[in-house]
Amino acid sequence: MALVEINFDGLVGPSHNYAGLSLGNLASASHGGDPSYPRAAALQGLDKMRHNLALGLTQGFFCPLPRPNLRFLDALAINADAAGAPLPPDQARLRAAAWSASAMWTANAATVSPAPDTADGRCHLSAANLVTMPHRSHEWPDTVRQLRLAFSVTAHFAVHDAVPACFGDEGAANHMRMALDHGAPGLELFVYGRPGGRFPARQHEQASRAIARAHGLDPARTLFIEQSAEAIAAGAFHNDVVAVANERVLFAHEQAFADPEGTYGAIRAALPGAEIVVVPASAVSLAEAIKSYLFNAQLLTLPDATMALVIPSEAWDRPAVRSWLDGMIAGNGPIRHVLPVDVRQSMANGGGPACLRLRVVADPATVDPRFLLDPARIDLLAGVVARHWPEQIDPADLGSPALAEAVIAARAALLDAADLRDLA
Ligand code: SUG
Repeated sequence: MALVEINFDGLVGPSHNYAGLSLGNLASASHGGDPSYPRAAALQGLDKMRHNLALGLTQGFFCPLPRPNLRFLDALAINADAAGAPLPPDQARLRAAAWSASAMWTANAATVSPAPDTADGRCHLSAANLVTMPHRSHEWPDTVRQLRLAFSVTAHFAVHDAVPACFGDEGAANHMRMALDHGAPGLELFVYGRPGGRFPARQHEQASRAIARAHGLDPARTLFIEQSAEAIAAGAFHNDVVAVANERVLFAHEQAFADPEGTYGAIRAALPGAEIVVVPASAVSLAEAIKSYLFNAQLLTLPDATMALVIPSEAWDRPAVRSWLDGMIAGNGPIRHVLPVDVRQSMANGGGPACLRLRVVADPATVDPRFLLDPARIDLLAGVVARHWPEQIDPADLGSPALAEAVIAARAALLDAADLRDLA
């Protein structure tokens, strides 16, 4: 079978909560302390998966990671037995970190280089170390375990551990791939930030370069691009908040890159046929782009070869964005459809449709089928969520032994139902 793009969405975990843990992520900061609705959040995510499946696309999923992460609490000498007791604020924050369901944003799980791009003709995946944010820094050992299960056939896949923690890496959120079609050799674009601004630059250039070497990429088809400092300062904590690419199309905000013209020129030189759709700040300001999450969209090639932009409904509801999108559709650019989806629970923590998925170009027959979805399997997962996911969590509940028990039991029920007990 030909290589296709498979979107692996993270199923929102049963401990989904708003603890305000991500400095530089404006949504996370502004919702910190709010009650969360894990069941609704996971069902919204499953509806998005169902929606994309109904478009005729190949859809997969990843399971939530074990939470609370007792290993992490133990390593920080925070007594998990006293988990329900009041803690000083710094320790309470670390306890919240151990409970975070942030692995739902699988765009940060790994960087993926499909087989046509790599020296050994295998699809390479490097787990992201996510070291900049304590609550995400402990994801990767469990992520790599799950990746090694889903992509276990070593004739087709190579799964790498995260790069050393001296260089922050946030995975596919700072990586884009362009190609004339998914199965053709691609141009891989690694976007990094320079530290020194008011918010952390989470992606280090050296992490990106190490991954490109590990994946055996051809330097002539690899670009390292600096993200604009003003985008990071405005709240674009990942490149995928201001840019998204699919096949020959790059859709980006005018202020996404430090050197926009140089970046576009380098892309056109390396990939003749590239089409670059730039949204000017005069139509959608950087602040509006970040607030609306217009660019945190899934740019997808549909079975009829047209392209669709799956955006968060928040973006559709904002007049400046709507009017720009209406103009784009009325013109004859490469993006022909705009499809809003409701992922509001994830959005309130800074995670739009693009954050919730990891793209892997591969032959689905080479992937462990337990990670692939059809409507019946989505219904199965939705049933488990409806029965076991907590309805509501207040940040003050984090640490409660009864909630811990419920969250652990919910994940165990999922692994049972999905026949994925290997991840227990
Ligand atoms: O890393 N939010 C995530 C959002 C990740 C979005 N992913 C992409 N852009 N690809 C983050 O900042 C919030 C957690 C909290 O505040 O409780 C959080 O981790």
